Amino acid sequence: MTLALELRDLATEIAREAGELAHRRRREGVHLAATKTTLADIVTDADREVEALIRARIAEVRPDDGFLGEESEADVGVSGITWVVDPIDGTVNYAYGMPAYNVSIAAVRGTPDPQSWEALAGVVHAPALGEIFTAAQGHGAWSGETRLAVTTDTPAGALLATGFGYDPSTHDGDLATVRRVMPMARDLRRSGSAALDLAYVAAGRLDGYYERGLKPWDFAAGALLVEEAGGLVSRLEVDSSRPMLIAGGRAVHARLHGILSEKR
Ligand code: LIP
Repeated sequence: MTLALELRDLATEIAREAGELAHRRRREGVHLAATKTTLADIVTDADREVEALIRARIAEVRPDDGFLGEESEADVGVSGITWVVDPIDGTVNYAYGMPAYNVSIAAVRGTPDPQSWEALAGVVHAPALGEIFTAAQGHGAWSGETRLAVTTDTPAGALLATGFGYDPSTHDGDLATVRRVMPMARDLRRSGSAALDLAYVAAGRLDGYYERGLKPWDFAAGALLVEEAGGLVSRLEVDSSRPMLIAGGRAVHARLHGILSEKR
């Protein structure tokens, strides 16, 4: 078995257990643990508990790997493999009781820098939706027995998704960007979860996705899903403080890239 498949299978097993924990804690009632960059940027007790479980399960099997998670200290590791983890992506959805949240786990070779890492495995598990999306480098992207494929034709315009950061001062600029992309769109969706949006691009449920200011753990797994489903993912540093992530099939990715890379 290749390393990518081995890492995918481990990530899948852990994501299932972690997703069930998140789902159980949600049913029991969610408690706000802290706010981070703004009042809207929250972390729940469950975020921290789920990340601790993921970290412990990985360490049991691969103690020399690195770890980069949203809710705990980074660990460099010595194996050359780093796990990039969002324990609950779609945190605000989770806190409000909406089902569009997921556990996102990726394994990358090299430093956990999106500009240079080599993604080997990725899993996005949405327990409240009963869905899990998996990918191993060179082995395609899957949802159960269904192989995922991005869309290739958008005669009525592209069904796009995007998101907005927690900092209200960025919202005007992001809404201006919506105005710039709408001429190529048939409609726009805003799920509140980057990982799920990327999984839906991989599954052909969205034609494209873009968002500024995502953290590596928001997209590490979902980006591999899109690439293994035949799509393209790129990260524009037009504004280095809030890089722009773009994902889609070849034609949609090219049109989004052309629009979003224009200096404004
Ligand atoms: C979220 C992303 C979402 C973005 C939110 C936030 P979190 O991640 O999945 O796409 O719009 O601002 O970054 O905080 O739920 O892990």
